[in-house]
Amino acid sequence: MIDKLVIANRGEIALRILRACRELGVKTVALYSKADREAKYVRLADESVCIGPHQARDSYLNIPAVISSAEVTDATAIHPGYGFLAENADFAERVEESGFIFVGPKPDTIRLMGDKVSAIKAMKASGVPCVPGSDGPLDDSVQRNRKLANEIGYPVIIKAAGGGGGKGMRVVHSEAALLNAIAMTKSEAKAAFNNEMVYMEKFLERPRHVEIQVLADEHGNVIHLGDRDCSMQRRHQKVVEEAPAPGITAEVREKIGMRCVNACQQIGYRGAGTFEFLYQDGEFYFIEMNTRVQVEHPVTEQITGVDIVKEQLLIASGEKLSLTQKEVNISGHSIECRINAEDSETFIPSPGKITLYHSPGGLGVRVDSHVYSGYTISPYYDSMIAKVITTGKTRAQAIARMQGALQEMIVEGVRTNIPLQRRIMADKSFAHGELTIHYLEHKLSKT
Ligand code: MV4
Repeated sequence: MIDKLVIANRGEIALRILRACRELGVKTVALYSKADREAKYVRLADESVCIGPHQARDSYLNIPAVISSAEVTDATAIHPGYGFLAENADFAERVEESGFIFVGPKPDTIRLMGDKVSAIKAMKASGVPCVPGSDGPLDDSVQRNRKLANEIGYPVIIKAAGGGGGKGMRVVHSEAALLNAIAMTKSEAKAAFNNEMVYMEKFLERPRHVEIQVLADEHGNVIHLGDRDCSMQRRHQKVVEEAPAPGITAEVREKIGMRCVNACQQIGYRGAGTFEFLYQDGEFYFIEMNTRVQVEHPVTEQITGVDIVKEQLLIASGEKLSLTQKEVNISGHSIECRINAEDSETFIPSPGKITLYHSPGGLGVRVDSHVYSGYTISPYYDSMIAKVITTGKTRAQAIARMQGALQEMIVEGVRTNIPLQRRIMADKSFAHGELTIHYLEHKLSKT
């Protein structure tokens, strides 16, 4: 097992990783910026290293500083969490070249998935269903691009190979708009990602966002932990996630899950990973793969009993997964509400001091959070301050428990989106489930 781990992140996920280490007897090194001196995870870690000023670029994104901190503390491994350096292939490579274990996939796998064109190509070749599309980058031939769009059928979407998570895409409704859309997406992609490669897909108009969690060790063992529905989003920021995805039968789950497992085996995947799909009219369409632990991993942990971060550490230590696919039992239902320090109506961030904090509790209630009464939320990082996760035998019970938890929760001193989350949990359509990625924005536009 890893002897000492550098946690190259902050906030709730730093605390989450620290807790897994404590259970496994792994020593911890917390990294922090000057803005995070007071953070709880810094005090709880065995050792801590200040890696720079408050700006992320000079601290949590500073590769030499992160690697030096592993050197000076004589650590064995580095866990990147999510965001920051988690999907930076060059970082993973430099971690390994410096003689440390990177808790994640091989650098080449991160690179493969970071380029959406190569990711889709690899998945398609491995039998994962993809969106009908260009099967590669678009070239400069006007004729070929027009023909391709006609074959796919309008509307189509032009996406940047270097994009993902909603950056660098354009929907095209007719041939008249096609060439300009390609040119615009290309020039934006060149400016934003220094990669002007773009590709074309059929635009799905009312999909859900359903993703599959996988775990793969270095001995060829791969399992899936079922699906999550993350359709409740605003401007590509997830607001509520749940597992399992409503309306997906056990048979369908098993079938798409095994496609993902087989793909992992074929590409030699290692670590925790998420296959992102659009789901529409009973069909799955792969769009992207995430090569990190995700914010919403707890809902999967709740319905499978599998500690995903602990499995990441076992895998990184060269050990086998602690369970086989047969031992994965999905039971009950779990929902996560992201609690952000932001105005519930304008979504404007609300940093500042939390003067009073009361965390909800009770059966089936889990709160992953790094904050406490007296904690000051920095304006320099994202505004998520807690994840409230409720679990029940049924979806209705998980919702009822979430309603209770959100009533109990008190955060004073800053504005939060708790009022919005209460509205969502009281929404009749949400209670029914199976909503598309457009539902929340449509609901918000009406009020
Ligand atoms: C799409 C799509 C419809 N059709 N691709 C947005 C983020 C990136 N991960 C992919 N995205 C989309 N790709 C096709 N062919 C609609 C979206 C999309 C979306 C996807 C998942 C979650 C939220 C979304 C919000 C708007 C658009």
